[in-house]
Amino acid sequence: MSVDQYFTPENQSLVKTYLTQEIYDSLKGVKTKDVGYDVDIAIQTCKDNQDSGVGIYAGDEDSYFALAPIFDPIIDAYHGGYSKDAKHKSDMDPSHLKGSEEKVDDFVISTRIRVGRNIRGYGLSPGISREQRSELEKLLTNALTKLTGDLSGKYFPLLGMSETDRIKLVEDHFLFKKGDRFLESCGANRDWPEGRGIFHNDKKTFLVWINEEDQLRIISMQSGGDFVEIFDRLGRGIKAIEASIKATADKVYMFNDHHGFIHSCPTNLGTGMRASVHIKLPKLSADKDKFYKTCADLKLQPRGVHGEHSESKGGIYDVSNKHRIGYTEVELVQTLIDGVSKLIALEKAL
Ligand code: ADP
Ligand code: DAR
Ligand code: MG
Repeated sequence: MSVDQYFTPENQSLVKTYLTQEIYDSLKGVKTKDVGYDVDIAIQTCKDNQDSGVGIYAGDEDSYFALAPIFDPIIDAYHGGYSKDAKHKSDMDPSHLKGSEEKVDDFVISTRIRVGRNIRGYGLSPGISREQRSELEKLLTNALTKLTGDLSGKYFPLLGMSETDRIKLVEDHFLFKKGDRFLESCGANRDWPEGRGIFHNDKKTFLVWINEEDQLRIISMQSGGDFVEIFDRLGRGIKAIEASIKATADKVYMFNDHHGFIHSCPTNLGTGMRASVHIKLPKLSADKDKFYKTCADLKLQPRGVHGEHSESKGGIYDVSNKHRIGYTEVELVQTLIDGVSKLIALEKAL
């Protein structure tokens, strides 16, 4: 079968760029050992969405090994260079962060730093079974009940949540929406909303998404631009959840020293960390193409105010680090801090 048949001439995804006929043929008949995933299932999202930027998801931890011939070049290209023998590195020490050279509070409305995590022994969102997803929801929510101090909170399953409550949480940027068409195609939305929900503390500054695009999204967020406080809370939360999952269920995060923390999308491998600000840049963003180019030069990615594939509002953008692997968590947050400082200086100069 010719691989070219799957892509239109307008398709500019990394899958189209790197899935040569030779690689496609070499993967014929290859099934992953956890959920029996294969290359055709992995790129279904790209076949259905010719405007994909990446175009592939993993169904389980083994996907990154069994389907390495297509995942490796995509990981290298997306993260700005990450060779097959590169090793993941980590630094979650908030004291290593240097502050912004510009005063951020006049421009930064809010800051959010998140990581994804998945539990070894379960499929990733595209490949997980209905039974596994429900079992995981019970396991994770039990572990979350053990959190203490400013990390303690309550779990709210989507199943049974009132539409009023759900819409308010989404509009206030705390809760996820149902997966987009890219996630629909890869199977991440199956049985929605069963097994999905949100855990958060009273102040909604520490939140955990269960079974969205990844099994866990661990989030620290608040108004303003106190990067150190937000980063510190996130680090404590990641550690506390890991310890509780180990103690209550004897489970660990999916991790290896090359891919770092395993995620369903290769764009989230390594740290899984996206540090973002909602920032007001009405003058700088007036020329959208120039603004996007400026962000790209700063290794930043602009998004709309309601997340991926959403629109900006009144010159407010969600700006975050693009890369997730090949850098430590401190380096990625520092990239955002330094980039925000530069964007503010450019906005003030107009
Ligand atoms: P992720 O990379 O975490 O999946 P998405 O773009 O899918 O990000 O959606 C993240 C959600 O978090 C959206 O509802 C978005 O509005 C919200 N969000 C992201 N960054 C911020 C921020 N700095 N302040 C407030 N809300 C944010
Ligand atoms: N939209 C898909 C995935 C890009 C990264 N975003 C994620 N993982 N939410 C694409 O291929 O463009
Ligand atoms: Mg998302």
